[in-house]
Amino acid sequence: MSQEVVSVKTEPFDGQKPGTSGLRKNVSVFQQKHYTENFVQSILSCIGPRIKDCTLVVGGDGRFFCKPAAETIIRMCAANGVGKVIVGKDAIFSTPAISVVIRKYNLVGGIILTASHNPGGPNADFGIKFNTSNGGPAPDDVTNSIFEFSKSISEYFIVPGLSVDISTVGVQNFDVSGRKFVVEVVDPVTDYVALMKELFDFDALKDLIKGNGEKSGFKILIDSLSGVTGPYVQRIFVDLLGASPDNVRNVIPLEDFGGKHPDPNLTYAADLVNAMKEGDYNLGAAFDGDGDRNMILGSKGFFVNPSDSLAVLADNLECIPSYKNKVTGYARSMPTSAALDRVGESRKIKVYETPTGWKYFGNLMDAEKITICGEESFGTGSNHIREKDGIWAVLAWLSVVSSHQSSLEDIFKKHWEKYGRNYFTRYDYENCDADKCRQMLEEFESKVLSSSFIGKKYQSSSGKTYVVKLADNFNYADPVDGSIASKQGFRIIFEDGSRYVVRLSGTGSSGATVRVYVESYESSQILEDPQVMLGSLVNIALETLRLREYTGREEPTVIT
Ligand code: G16
Repeated sequence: MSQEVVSVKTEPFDGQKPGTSGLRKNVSVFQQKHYTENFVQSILSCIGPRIKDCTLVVGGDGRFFCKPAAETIIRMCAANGVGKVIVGKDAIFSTPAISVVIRKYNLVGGIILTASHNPGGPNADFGIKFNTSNGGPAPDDVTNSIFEFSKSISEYFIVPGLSVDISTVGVQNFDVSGRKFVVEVVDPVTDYVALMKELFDFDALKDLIKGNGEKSGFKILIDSLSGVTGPYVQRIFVDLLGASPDNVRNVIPLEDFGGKHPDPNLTYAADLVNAMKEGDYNLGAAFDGDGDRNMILGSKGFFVNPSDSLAVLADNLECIPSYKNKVTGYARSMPTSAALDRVGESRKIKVYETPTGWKYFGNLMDAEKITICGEESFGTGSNHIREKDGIWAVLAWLSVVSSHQSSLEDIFKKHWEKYGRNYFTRYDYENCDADKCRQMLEEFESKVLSSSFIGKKYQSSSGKTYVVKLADNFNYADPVDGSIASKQGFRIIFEDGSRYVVRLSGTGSSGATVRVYVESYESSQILEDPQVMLGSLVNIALETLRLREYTGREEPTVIT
């Protein structure tokens, strides 16, 4: 029976501007009549003529509202001329796996249903993100057009009667106004696992984990935080690499992530941190809701700072057979510490510095300028896809460990001995009053961007003097297409290379989140707690910002 396309009259909603990575709002916002449909129509319309008979992939991190949103998107794809939608069973797909599928099958793009590390559930957050044909998050020009479209939308198209079953793997054929429309429900894990098997030596990793002859196994503890990575972790680490089912936790995706933040950091993944401290595990890892972020821990909870993780992986890429002799360049986001730069300098490999947001790595990877990249926000990845990839990071770390046959802590000590150490910390002040934060940054801007600020001296409690060398609001010119991203965060850089960076997060769903990133470099091996090393600089940053006065917060919500 042929299904009819219906045009539904609508009016624009304010604020459908995608942030750092898609549109993220409270579920109740997306549940408003026409709200989700408006945004989806804006995405589909911005695909332009290529939409006709194209294939798109749809899926998300399993949070509340993913299933109804996926069904709506399928009905709207059918009405907008899409030929086929590939959808994960039960609308499940990790963000990295969507990127794999787009690239493997040369798709026009994909729609990802996630609010990433933000909490889920009926009273928490939801999100929709569009990825383009390279498999990566839509760049600024695309998200700007989506936003512009959303501001003047007057109708959207849907096939309301299309009854699709996303709970069973298989192909469903439909006739939409005499045109063929196909929905293929797939196992979301298969293509991703196939790519990981191409990239990594699974036999070597299995030997490492299971132990070999006299060597005892390398004990891992993986926590999916009830996010989307559960089925991937189960297949890769338990079924294929032989880890015990006891070594993986929270591997069933839950719509509300068990009521917790699916955010792999020291605060929200505290259960993993404590288990690592108490147990005899060699490596711990956690991922965020949609599986693109990772946190890595060594024995007894040794914390691997994401900036350091990137630097050490970059320095050891030859431990992964598929990357040997194939490294073209490195990249890091601006707030990420300069530990990677030291590796690049020593290996004579160019390091690109981009604004916060994985989308800025896409052009560099497409132009084969970089092989590995990462961010301080627990994102690590390579040119195998165009998203950061949590499970990839763990497999990469296991490959490094397997090749060095030493603990993570020892690998880091050797790295710092050779390169010195970039101490780094990030303070997050979540959900602050947005107007107050704007005022704070206006005052800060007029203070630090005035010429008299250069040369200003600060005294640390230990007697060290910091002299301001440069202060700016970071601008980026994409070396591939020349596009400009301006005002990407204030950088205050001191004469000894120490610095702090201040910006507002682009991923929160309410209020404003202030991020303060602080870094200093020590050339000799000092194994001090970063909080002790950076305490004075943190205070200098907070006092210059007048953060406590403006936000009323004495303490940050999260310290990394
Ligand atoms: C997203 C982006 C990342 C960015 C992070 C934090 O990650 O993909 O590139 O570093 O947000 O952004 P912000 O500091 O603006 O909150 P995810 O994992 O949330 O998609």
